[in-house]
Amino acid sequence: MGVVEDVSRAADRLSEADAVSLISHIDADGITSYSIISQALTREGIPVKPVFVRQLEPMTVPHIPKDDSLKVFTDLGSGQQGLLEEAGISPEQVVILDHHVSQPAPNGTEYFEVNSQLYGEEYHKCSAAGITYLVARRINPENTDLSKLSVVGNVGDMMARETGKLTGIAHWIAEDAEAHGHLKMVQGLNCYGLSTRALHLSLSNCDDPVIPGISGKPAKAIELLCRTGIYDSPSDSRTFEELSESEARKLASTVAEQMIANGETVERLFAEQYFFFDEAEKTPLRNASEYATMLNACGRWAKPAIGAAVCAGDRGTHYREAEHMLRHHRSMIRELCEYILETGVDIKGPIQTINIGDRYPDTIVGIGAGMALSKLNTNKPILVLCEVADEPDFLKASMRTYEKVLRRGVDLQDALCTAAAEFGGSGGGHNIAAGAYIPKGCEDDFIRRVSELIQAQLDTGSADC
Ligand SMILES: [Mn+2]
Repeated sequence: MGVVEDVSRAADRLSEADAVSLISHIDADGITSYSIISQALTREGIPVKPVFVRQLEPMTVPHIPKDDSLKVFTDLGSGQQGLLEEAGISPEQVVILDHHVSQPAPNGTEYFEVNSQLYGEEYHKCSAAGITYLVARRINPENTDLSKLSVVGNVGDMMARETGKLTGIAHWIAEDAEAHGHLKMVQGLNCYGLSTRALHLSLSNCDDPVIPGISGKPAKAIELLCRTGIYDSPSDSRTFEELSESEARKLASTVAEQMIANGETVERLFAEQYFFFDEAEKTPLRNASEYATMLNACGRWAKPAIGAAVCAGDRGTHYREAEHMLRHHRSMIRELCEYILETGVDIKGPIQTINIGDRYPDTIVGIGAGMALSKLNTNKPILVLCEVADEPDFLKASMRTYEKVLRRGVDLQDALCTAAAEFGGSGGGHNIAAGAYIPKGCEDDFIRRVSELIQAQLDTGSADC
């Protein structure tokens, strides 16, 4: 079926339900997807029960309520249809709104899914928060205020990373949000913290792209900003958002010149940024990427409902708790990244790996891996192993890589799923970022196998050129 038919079928099934159990993932995309559907249904007078899971897997399946409610899966479900079948959940009770690789149930049970991977190129870079927004808008055209959350979810799932802006239907949603006065698109620097961090910190923390002479050197960033007159004094601490248009232009051209003078291209230096000027100044809610980090922090520290409360408009108690989670989250990730860099990784053929044991919670290991990779050899995907809280018999493997490595034929999701299945585990994710659970004891063989599979992908990839 086409996307229009699927979206309206989902909207009809949701609005006809007497009660909904909403099973969602705990990252920014999952929390915003939850919030979009939950708010749309609440407005229709339909009760919603939240069930947040960090992954849908055999140990979390029992969390799905065994009642008459319609089970709506957001940001997960497509890849776990076999588990739903095994648990005896009937297709009449299920609607899946997802963007992960779809895997049909082995015994042929057909679950209804709206999945952005099924509708062609325009939909490929659209996360679950995009799909859920289309459904919410179909339920009631007045739900356009939820577009803002959709942009947060898409940005949180890195849908804008490769091209420096959202594309296809995800960009249409951002335009929809702008047309209804919920956001403003600004061409800005491809840096983080544009609403909350002093400009010299945004610049010196930038690692994609690396700005020669500035990245990792806050004092040099201050010098540059003073020299161009953007900072009045070295103690200035204005944010990017506080610059006037002419100051922003001057900054852009100065940094671009610096890149070109060092033989770098400037294509990744700029990115479309999504600001929410209806939120309080100098808070992480002012732009999509900082908002997404706050939600990720809530989810990773087992408080997705706090993030959902913020999405639903809480700016009091829950918001303050979310701020606290964000600070904690940042310092733990920084520590984890330092731990990986100080301990060092093992090179295993085309990949690099480290086992961090139980030092850090498995929920932040993927993010820490990504951050550490930016300071390691970015041509080799990183695989980080860690223990899983409450699951003493399993290890979690998180892999991250860069777009340039994908272009050489690498697909982390494919390699991890294949290898994990061979050792009695399971994997999932995307080509650029993926994870797997494997039984303890097989980790050395597992790493060898992943390395082999990635090498085979590279061999095939180069043969295709
Ligand atoms: Mn997602």
